[in-house]
Amino acid sequence: MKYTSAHWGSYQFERGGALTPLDGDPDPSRIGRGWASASQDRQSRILRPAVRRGWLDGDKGANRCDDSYVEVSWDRAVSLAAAALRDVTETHGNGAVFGGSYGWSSAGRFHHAQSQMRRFLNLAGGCVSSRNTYSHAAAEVLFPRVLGLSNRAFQDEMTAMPLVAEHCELLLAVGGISPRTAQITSSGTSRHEVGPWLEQMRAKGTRIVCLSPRRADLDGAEWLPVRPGTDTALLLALAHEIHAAGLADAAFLARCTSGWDTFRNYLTGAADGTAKTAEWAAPICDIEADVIRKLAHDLVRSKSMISMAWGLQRAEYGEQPIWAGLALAAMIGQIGQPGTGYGFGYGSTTPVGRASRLIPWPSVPQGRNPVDDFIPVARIADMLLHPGDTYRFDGQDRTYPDIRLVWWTGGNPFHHHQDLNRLEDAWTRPETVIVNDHSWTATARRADIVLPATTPLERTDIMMNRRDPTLLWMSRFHDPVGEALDDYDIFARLAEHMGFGDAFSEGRDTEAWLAHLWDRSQEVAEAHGFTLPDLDQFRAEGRFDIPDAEEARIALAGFVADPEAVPLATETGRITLANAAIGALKLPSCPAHPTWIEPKECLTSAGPGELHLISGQPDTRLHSQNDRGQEALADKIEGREAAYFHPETARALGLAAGDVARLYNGRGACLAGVRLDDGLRRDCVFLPTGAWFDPQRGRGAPLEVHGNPNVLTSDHGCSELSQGNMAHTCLIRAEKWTGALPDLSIAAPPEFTS
Ligand SMILES: Nc1nc2c(c(=O)[nH]1)N[C@H]1C(S)=C(S)[C@@H](COP(=O)(O)OP(=O)(O)OC[C@H]3O[C@@H](n4cnc5c(=O)[nH]c(N)nc54)[C@H](O)[C@@H]3O)O[C@H]1N2
Ligand SMILES: Nc1nc2c(c(=O)[nH]1)N[C@H]1C(S)=C(S)[C@@H](COP(=O)(O)OP(=O)(O)OC[C@H]3O[C@@H](n4cnc5c(=O)[nH]c(N)nc54)[C@H](O)[C@@H]3O)O[C@H]1N2
Ligand SMILES: [Mo]
Repeated sequence: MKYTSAHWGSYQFERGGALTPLDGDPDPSRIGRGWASASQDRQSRILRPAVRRGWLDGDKGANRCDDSYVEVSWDRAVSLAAAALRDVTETHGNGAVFGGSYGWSSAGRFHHAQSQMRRFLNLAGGCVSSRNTYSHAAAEVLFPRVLGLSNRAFQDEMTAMPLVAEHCELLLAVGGISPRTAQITSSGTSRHEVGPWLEQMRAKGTRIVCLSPRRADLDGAEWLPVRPGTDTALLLALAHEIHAAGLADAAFLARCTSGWDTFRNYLTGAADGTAKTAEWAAPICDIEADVIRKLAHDLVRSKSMISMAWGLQRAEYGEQPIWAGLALAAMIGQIGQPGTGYGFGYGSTTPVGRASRLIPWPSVPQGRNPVDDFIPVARIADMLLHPGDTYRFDGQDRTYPDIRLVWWTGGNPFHHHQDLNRLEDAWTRPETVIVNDHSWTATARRADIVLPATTPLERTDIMMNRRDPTLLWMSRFHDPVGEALDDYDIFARLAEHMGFGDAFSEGRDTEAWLAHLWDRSQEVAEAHGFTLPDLDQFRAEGRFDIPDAEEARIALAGFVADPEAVPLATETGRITLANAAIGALKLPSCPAHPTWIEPKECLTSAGPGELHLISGQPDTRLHSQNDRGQEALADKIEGREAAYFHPETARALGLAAGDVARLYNGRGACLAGVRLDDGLRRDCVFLPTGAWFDPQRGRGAPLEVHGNPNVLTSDHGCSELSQGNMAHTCLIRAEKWTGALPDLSIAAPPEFTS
C-alpha cells in the first residue's frame, strides 16, 4: 500500500489504482474526490514555463491583468527570473522585493512551497514579508494582549473535544461548528473527528445552540439566526443579564481577570449612558430579548462552553466578538475546567481541540531574512498602491515599502484577497511578478514569469503534522504533468544560476533532504519517548502511528488553578476584560474593552434590497484548490459557483433554483448560480469563496462571470489594531441574469503566442 496526504485528508492507493481515504479516518472529506482529476487536468495545469508577452516587450506591468504568454525553456525562465531579481535588488535593495507569498500551498513537510521560497530569497538577500494570516489575524493580535497567549499557543491548549463531549451541558457555538470547514487541517491530517464528535454530543443530549445566520453551520442544533456582524451586541447583552441578575462569578473575576470594573461600567451604561440590556441588543442582533435573557441564565446554570468560529473575526471590528465572548466566559467562571469555558475555532479546522500529543517535527530551515520589513498580510493592495504611506498596526506606526518585484509561491491572492478589482489595479504597479504554481490560477495568469510546480501527487514527501497522531511516507501517485518541477528543484536551479546553489541545497537532493528530515525526526521522537523506524522501514511500510498519542488538554487550566504562580503574559498577568495598553492607542476601531461598534456595512443600516453576503469556505474544495477538479465542477450551476438564497428572498427577486443571478455592489459584480436554502436568514446570501476569478470586460465595469465573491468584499483592515481582512462584512444586491451566459475564460489556458 502507498500513501499520500493533503490538507483535506490522507489517502492510500495501490499502483495504478484510485486514491481511497486512509484506513481509520472516521469521516473522510469530499474534497479528496476532486483531487486526482484536478491534478491531471491538462487544461488547467501549467505545462511549461511561460513569460507574459507585454513584460517581454517592456510594459512594466501595464497589461499584467490581461495578456498572452510565451512558453519558454526552463533555462530561459530561470535566467529571466534571476536577472529580474538581481536588477531590482541591485537598483533598489532587497526591501523592494515582496516575498510575503501568503497561501496554503500543499501538505508535505519538505515540499512546502513557501519554506522553499523563503530559504531561497533569504539567501538572495531577503525580502519584505507578511505577518499573520487571512484566517485569524484579529485573534493573532488580540490574544497575546488579552490572554497572554499567541493564537497558536491558545489553539495548542484548546480544551480537548472528548472533554467537551463528556462534561459540557450547553455548547453555545457562535458562528457554528461546521463539518464543512472541519474537513481541513493545515499540513495534512489522518482523520476527521469533528463530525463524529458533534454526533456523540447530540446522541448524549448535550444542548447545542448555533448562533449563526446559517442553520447548516451546525445541523441538528437549536438555531438562533443572528444578524451577521452583530454578535458583539448579543454577547454584551448576555453579559449584562448575568451581571444584572447577580449571577456573575465574582470570585473568578477577582482572581483571574483585570478590568472588570471598567467593563461592568460599560455594560451597565454607567460609562456611556446605554445599558447593554437584552432589550437594547434585540433590535440590533434580531434575537428576541426573552431568548437572550433565558440563554444568559442557562449558560450560568449549566456547564457551558462558549465556542467562537474563526469567521467571526474576519469582519469589521473583528476583535470585538471574540473578546466579548471571552469576557462572557470569564463572567460565567468556568474557564480552566474540563469541557467548559471558552473555545476559538472548534470545527474551523479539524485539529482544533484534538486530543493528541503535540510533537514539534522538524521542517525545512528557512535561514534568516536580512530584511526586517513586513506588512500585515491583508494590506497587500494598500502596499502596492501607496508606497510611503503610513498606517497603524498593533500599536506601531509603520510605512509601506516601495515594492518593485513580487514573488508568489503556493498562494493565490486573486483568490484570497478582498475587492479584487482594486487588487487588479494595485497588481499593475510592480515591475515584475513571478509566480510558482501548478495551475493556471487567476494569480498565475497575472504573473510575468510563470514557473510550473508539481502537485503533491507527483512527488515524494513526508506528512508529519505536530497535531496529528500519524506520519505518512508520501509516494508519487502519477508522473509530473508537462515539464512541472518540484518547487525545491525550481529554487535549486535558480540558486545555482545566481551563484549560491550549494548554500541552498547543502549538497542534498530531495531524497537526501527527506533522509535528513527523518534523522532529525528520529531525534524528536526519542525526546518524546518513542522510537521511529529507520527510513527504509518507514518508506516500505508507509505509515507510522504514534504510540500513546492521546492527550486531553484543558485550556488555561494551569493559570486558573493558580493565577499567582502561573500568571498570563498580559499587562496584568490576568485575562484583561479592559486593556490599558489597547486603550492608550485610542483607536476608535478597537477601544479598551469589548465594545459594540456598528459596522459600516451592516443590515442594521442597509438600504432597501440590500442583502448581507457571507462568503465562507467552500464545501467542495480548499479555497481555490481543486476548483477544476470533478467534485467542485459537479457542484456548479451552468459552470458558475452556486450562491444560496432563502426561498422567499429568491421568489421576491424572481429567482428560481438553477437560475443564474448577478450579485453586485459599488465595488463589483459577479454571476453565480442560484440554489435555495430555507435554513438561511432571508436577508443573507451565502456564496462560498474560491471560484477562479474570471473578470470579463465589455463596456463599463468588469463582470466576474464565475462566482467569485471577492469582487464584492471590501478591502479595509478590520481595525487599526490588527489590520486583518473583513471578508464577512459585505452588503450586496442581487438580480436575475437574463443576458447570454458569457463563456468562462478560466476553463482554458491563457492564450499563447510565440
Ligand atoms: N471572501 C473571502 N475571502 C477569503 C476568505 C473568506 O472566508 N472569504 N478566507 C480567507 C482565508 S481564511 C484564507 S486562509 C485564504 C486562502 O487563500 P490561499 O491560501 O491563497 O488560497 P489557495 O487556493 O489555497 O491557494 C493556494 C495556492 O497554492 C497553489 N499550490 C498548491 N500546492 C502547491 C505547490 O506545491 N507548489 C506551488 N508552487 N503552488 C502550490 C495552489 O494551486 C493555489 O493556487 O483566503 C482568504 N480569503
Ligand atoms: N471545506 C473547506 N474547509 C475549510 C477551508 C476551505 O477552503 N474549505 N478553509 C480552511 C481555512 S483556511 C479556514 S481559516 C477555516 C475558516 O473557518 P471559519 O472561519 O469557521 O469558516 P467560515 O466559513 O468563514 O465561517 C464560519 C461561519 O460563520 C458564519 N458567519 C459569518 N458571519 C457571521 C456573523 O457575523 N455572525 C455569526 N454568528 N456567524 C457568522 C457563516 O455562516 C459561516 O458559515 O476554514 C478551513 N476549512
Ligand atoms: Mo484560512
